[in-house]
Amino acid sequence: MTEVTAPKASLSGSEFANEIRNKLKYQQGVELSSATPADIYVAVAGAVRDHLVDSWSRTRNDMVSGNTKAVGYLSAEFLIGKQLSNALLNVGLDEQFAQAAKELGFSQAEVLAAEREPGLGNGGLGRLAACYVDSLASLGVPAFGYGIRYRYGIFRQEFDDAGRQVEKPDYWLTEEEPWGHADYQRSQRVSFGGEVVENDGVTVWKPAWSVRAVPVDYMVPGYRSGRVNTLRLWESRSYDEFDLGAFNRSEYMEAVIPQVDAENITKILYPEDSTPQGKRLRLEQQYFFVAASIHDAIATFYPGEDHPDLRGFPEKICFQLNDTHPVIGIPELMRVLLDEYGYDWDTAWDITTRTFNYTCHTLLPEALEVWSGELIGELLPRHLQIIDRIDAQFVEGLQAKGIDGEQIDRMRILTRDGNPQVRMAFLATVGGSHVNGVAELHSQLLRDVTLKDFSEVFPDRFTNVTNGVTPRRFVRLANPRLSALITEGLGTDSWMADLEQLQGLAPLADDASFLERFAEVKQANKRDFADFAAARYGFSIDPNTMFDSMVKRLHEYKRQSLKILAVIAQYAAIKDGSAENLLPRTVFFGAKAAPGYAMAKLTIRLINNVARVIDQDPDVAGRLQVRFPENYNIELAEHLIPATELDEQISQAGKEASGTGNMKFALNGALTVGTLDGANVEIRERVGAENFFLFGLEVEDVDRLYAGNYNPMSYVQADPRLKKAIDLVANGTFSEGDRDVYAPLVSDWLTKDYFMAMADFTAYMDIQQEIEDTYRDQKAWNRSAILNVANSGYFSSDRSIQDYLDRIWHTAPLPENN
Ligand code: 26V
Repeated sequence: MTEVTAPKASLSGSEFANEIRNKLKYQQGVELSSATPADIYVAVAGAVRDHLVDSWSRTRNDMVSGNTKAVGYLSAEFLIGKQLSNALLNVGLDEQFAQAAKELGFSQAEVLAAEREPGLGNGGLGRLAACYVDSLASLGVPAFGYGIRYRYGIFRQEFDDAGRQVEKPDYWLTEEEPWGHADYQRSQRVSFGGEVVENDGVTVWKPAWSVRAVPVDYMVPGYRSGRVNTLRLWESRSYDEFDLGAFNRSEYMEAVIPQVDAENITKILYPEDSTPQGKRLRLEQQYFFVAASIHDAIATFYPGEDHPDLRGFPEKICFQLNDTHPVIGIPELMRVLLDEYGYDWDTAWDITTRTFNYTCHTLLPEALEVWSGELIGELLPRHLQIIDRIDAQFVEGLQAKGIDGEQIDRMRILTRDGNPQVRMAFLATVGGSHVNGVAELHSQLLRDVTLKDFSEVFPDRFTNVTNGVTPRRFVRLANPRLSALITEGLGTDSWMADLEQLQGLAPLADDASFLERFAEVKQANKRDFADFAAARYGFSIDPNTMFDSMVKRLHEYKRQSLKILAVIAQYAAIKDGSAENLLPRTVFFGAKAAPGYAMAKLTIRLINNVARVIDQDPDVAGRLQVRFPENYNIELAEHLIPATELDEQISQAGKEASGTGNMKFALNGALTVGTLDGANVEIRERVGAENFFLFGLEVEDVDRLYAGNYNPMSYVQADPRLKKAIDLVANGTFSEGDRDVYAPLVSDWLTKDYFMAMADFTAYMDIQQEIEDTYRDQKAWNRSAILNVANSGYFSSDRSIQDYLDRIWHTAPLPENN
């Protein structure tokens, strides 16, 4: 990492306050005496931007004129979270802001609270993209994040009186949004539909309609690196002026239809994050942002050149495909090279395969995107032709290698039956240089199961890059108390740019006074969270109970139902007097369900009603509470994670690709209770088995049970605690006597239970005993927690990015002074 220099560190708090006053007056026309916190927020954002602009231009100039290959991170989602506090920290103005706010008569908290969180992602995949652009800038690597500026992000979740999820639109642009800058001069045309014609042996795509892609740029400041990259999010606009003819005939609605259609492309983020629906609009979104980005990269790296020589393109920039969503970029780059620049097929293919790499983020086969050939043919007829040829050439190659016909059929990119399908993960594997999974276990399963045929034929193409998280946002900003303690313990704050330094804390795990300080930090964070949750949700929370959190999207494979059944079992034990010694706990859930995912939504309803019933029952007072704050998002994560003591990572082994929440919790001193899944495996290896609560089936056990007619009923009958818990759900205890409400859940548990929550229940209950015993010895618990912090430095996204740089992108930071 480059030397830590805080630009303009010489600026005083009062000088910064003056800059804010100037913004307020000259940009916004607001007088300080009547300014609201939101006015101040906009002014501060403007002032911070001014401090970033020079580094931003310098980074862009160095990128374009130097010889360092850039990275284009193509992602349909960037879940960036609020920007202000991160920008202040990274540019080195956080202390000046503290003083300036005071001088202007505002609290820092109220100014920061005025920012709306952009929800431009679903969950882990989108947040990972945001951590990666942060690390790229912090390492000083020239990079673009390329994505979509959705007008509506992920829905805002509310709960109704029955405890059901209600989705409300997230119109995040109702207030001034001071970060995004629309750069109309860098717009691109993106076309769709029409037909392909041959003109004198030249293939010409005659599209039927086009839209204008306008880039909205967000600065991505590196942490004290003096570098600022660009997150370029595209917005769709119409080219069509009003159809005046129609307008004159008073057919106003018809006149605006083309505009409305064009602008619909980037109107909304799809809230599904598992089963792709094959929807036309979604394909339009994907092609829209990828086509605009590819043209943008060419325009950026060959400025002013009419017909540049693109054979060197892969040395200018490489594109990372964040899951299959941007994979249509592979045929698009081929089309550009063939049709717009006139290269022959082999040259174009060579350039393309050297430009792209692909990251897979799932293992569930149903989550791999497949587009119908018919739809691609309608929307992108030229691309379908190109895909067809890629497939044909690929099959020829396989035949030449002597691969048998059956395996070739399994591997086809474009299936050849009556209803042809394009398999995007296969296209990505064939059209790029590397394929990586996101944790060791996941990458192994990709090779052995999901993409087995491909890894046999192209073993060198497959690799692993374990995910990471940015320590700036998720430790320094989210947990200032722990950060101060770490800095004190290590005698330096340079750990924020070199997280492996946390290892220096390991000896302090046996230092009585450090242990005590650590305990105080956690306790203060718990109190803070209780206050925050009281103010925001009206919750009463006892900060002297153990804080036990399970926060992530709601999915059956993640097994929130295992957790809630265990809670119900403990509730039942309290009621029947068999839980004398139960440790007082507050169990937190945070989870959004895809709007069309009925089982997930029913699980949300159950959790809310278990929380209600327990709250109303005086027998359990002070011993067990469930709290389910609505609308889990980055902000809530930043509050809850530092206060959590026990983190639940209990997915069925082999289903969670990595997880990144697990890393954030470990870095904030929570212990994990988890299965051997995703990055849990690596966390446990690093923090030590004795500091991790492992339970449950492993991948091989799961496979064996699938092979042998898995019968959940046998587990239910074998553990009376489980039987009792399910009975309580079935008999209406959590639905005011109505036995029908949860019938689909109960029936699934008893007859299907695809993710084997029943088989893992007993082990999960047993490990609770161990957890409670350890927790009662607070010294032992805190010692383990400190060792989790000390040994989790590996999970910095800086390390992940360094790994991509060394082994996949083959590029490096910009030289310091050019
Ligand atoms: C899939 C789809 C399908 C089509 C509709 C829109 C949409 C949006 C997102 C997704 C991606 C689902 C995959 C995903 O989010 N995977 C998560 O990636 C994390 C980062 O690598 C990883 O930590 C989680 O374990 C993994 O579930």
